[in-house]
Amino acid sequence: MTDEETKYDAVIVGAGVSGLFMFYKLKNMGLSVLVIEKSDELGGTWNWNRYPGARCDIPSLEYSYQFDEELQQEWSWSEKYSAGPEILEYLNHVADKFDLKDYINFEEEVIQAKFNEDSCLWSVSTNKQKYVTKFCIFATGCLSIPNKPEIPGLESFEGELLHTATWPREEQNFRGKNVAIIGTGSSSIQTIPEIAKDVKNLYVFQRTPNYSIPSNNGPMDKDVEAQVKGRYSEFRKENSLNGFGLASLSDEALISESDLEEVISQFEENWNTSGLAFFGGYADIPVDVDSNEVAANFVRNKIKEIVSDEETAEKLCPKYHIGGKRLCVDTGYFQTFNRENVHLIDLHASPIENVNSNSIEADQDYEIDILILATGFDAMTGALTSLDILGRNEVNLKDQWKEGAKSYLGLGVSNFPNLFTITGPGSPSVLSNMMPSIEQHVNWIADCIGWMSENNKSVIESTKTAEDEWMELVNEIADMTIFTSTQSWYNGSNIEDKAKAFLPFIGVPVYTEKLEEITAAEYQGFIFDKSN
Ligand code: N01
Repeated sequence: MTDEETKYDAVIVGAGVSGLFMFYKLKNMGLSVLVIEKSDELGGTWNWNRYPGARCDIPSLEYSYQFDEELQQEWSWSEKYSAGPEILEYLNHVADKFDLKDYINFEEEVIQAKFNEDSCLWSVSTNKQKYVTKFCIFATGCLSIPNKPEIPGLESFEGELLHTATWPREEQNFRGKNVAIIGTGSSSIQTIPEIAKDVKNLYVFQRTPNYSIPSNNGPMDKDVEAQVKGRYSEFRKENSLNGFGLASLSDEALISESDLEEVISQFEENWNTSGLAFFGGYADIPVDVDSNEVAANFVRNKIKEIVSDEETAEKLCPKYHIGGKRLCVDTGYFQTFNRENVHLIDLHASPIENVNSNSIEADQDYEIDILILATGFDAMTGALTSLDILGRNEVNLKDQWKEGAKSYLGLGVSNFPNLFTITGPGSPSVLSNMMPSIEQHVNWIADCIGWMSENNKSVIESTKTAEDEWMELVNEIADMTIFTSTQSWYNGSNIEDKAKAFLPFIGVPVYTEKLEEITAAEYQGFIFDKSN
């Protein structure tokens, strides 16, 4: 077999939520499609992040596919917020139901994708072989490349070293062990209460505290489920009109125009019912710093009420605007710090001096058996810039994005013809319910490929002007909010040497409107069949 014998209409990289649905769509259009997946299992995020406590913080009645009515009706979630294993079970059910598994090349890793300007085809090289394809679709996720920061002495640690984003399949035994965890983002906040139950000591190394809202999780309320299932399409439609694409709280009321006592009483109710949607409790929390401070202060007071040790409570209180870093949702996180075996180490006061073979040196030497890195991801761009993706004139995507990622609609990049990204930079993605945002992009890509075929177009590419203007809009909108006020993975601040640029598009309905307008204008901002 020669290197380039296997030719496809489309190669999809990744078999997570987006790759699976993309494959389903293109397969049903009669295209020849290959899915390449690095792991030996499908599921993306839910396959890799198997740490104890991993759970979706969007209600599962919303964090689920809507493309097939029978699927929506037949599947029942056991809890309001599903745990990782149940979501994996669901994704496997989807793959089985629609006969997707047999067409996925598992345990194969894409290393390079290169556009050939003469043939207008992509060559995709993996660790196993090379494929040729017309369309190259990256379904590689927004949070898939783990951030492994330089920590002095880490390589000399002889105990067990784990990362929440590459958690082993085998159950880990924490009983009676001394465990350290570095990082206090969503992953850590979910896993700490679980791990704390078993360990001898849990040392939490915190650089920046996070705001977290109780999930108020519980068994699925069958009445709510029946009610949603009775009007699923309307329910989804309503959610798509919310700024973050979520149901429930999206109150138009403003804190700045409300009575403060009433606001606090409303917050009490939201705290006890809402989870992530707490942020939408008043419309001005994301945009008005004074109103934001009222919400932030409410959460700080809650932390102080819950955590009995005053000094620990103070260290757990974030000082930045609420929502500046991704809001967390927890099950008993702050309560965990009332356990005698859980210790908080503030890295601002006592930075890590060194990791030794069996200890971490900070304000004192902490002897440990297990070290967990909960240090997050190279978000939004990492999965693309960690590969060699070579477009026109062999320009490498990682070089083109050196000064900051630019994409048109989060779907296409200039110089990279016939390449699509699902929920790429410049789209609502991580600032929305990922499931419907993924479905929106997959549907758009499939429709676009169909339209190209009907209109005898072979090559699509976004223009640099469209891309520049789009990213200006992304930043213009972001600058009207508190999202740009804090160092976070939204703007690349968590990765050394990464260009600082705010990447998600804020506002699902505005994004949808623009996407529809552009599409109706025969894909304005894209060019077709450009001659070389
Ligand atoms: O990662 P993070 P995550 N020394 O980047 C710290 C999604 N998610 O995996 O803030 C010491 O939020 C870092 O400190 P700082 C969700 O969108 C969803 O927890 O940079 N500490 C921070 O505390 C989420 O936002 C679910 O100062 C270091 C932590 O590590 C996103 O994934 C569940 C450090 C990283 O927090 C990422 O969450 C879980 C260093 N050198 C996650 N480097 C759902 O429920 C970094 N840190 C769907």
